[in-house]
Amino acid sequence: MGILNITPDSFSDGGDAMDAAQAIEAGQRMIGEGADVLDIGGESTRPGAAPVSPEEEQRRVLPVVAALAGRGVPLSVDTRNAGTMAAALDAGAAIVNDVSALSHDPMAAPLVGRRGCPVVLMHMRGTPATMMAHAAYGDVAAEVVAELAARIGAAEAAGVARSSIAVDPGIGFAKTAEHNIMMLKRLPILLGLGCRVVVGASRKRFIGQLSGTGDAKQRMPGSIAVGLYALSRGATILRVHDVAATVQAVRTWQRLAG
Ligand code: HH2
Repeated sequence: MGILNITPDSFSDGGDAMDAAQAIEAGQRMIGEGADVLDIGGESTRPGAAPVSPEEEQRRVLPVVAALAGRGVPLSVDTRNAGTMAAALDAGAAIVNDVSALSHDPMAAPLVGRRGCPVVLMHMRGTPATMMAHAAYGDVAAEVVAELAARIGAAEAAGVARSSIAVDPGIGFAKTAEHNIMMLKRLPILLGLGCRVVVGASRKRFIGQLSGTGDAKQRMPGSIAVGLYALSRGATILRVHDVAATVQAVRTWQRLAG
């Protein structure tokens, strides 16, 4: 899953693809590099990020979704807002990716239930502005599983089929570096939820902390190391910035490990 952020303030690529034409070009490049899905977002969710209005989010995302729809890969829309989900699905997106696991907007779960589209439920506590104050766990992996199970239950109650749900442990969301490491080591317990597992570690701060790499754009090698580790622990979808390098690493690893 290639990341396409149309934001001025994303933590690692903010501003890189701000203009719709540049974003469309970047999306086409990722398709050529072997991305299986493009994840298009218009709101940064980095720690402490300010929220963006749904109108501004749609202004950023919709032209890019419309231009990249029908180019051979499904598009997901990375949003917490039901209005943006609906508009993006109408414009050609096929998947909803919600960092709040459909909890931010009360209209989101019924919308996804009605549309019958696949959805990624990511684990977080609080909001991007407050989440790091909630990074306290007795057993991070067990608590993440329990909280995701509750979100799966809420989605199912709104008409979403379990077979349409993927789960994501939310690397860096209400989690310290130690929590991220423990979560990845114990990733297999997520598989018991009966959903595909998505992992998004690309260029995140904990890779900088593990490797001593301050500049987020220099964290591709560490991101690939985490991605291959996550695949070995049961993940099947990696959300990444560096598509070509990740595809090469995954193809090579799959021949050896498969
Ligand atoms: N991480 C980010 C955003 N959306 N969605 C899923 N499913 N999993 C993730 O780990 C995830 C996500 C944050 O990363 P990024 O989009 O690169 O930055 P920003 O939120 O600053 O735009």
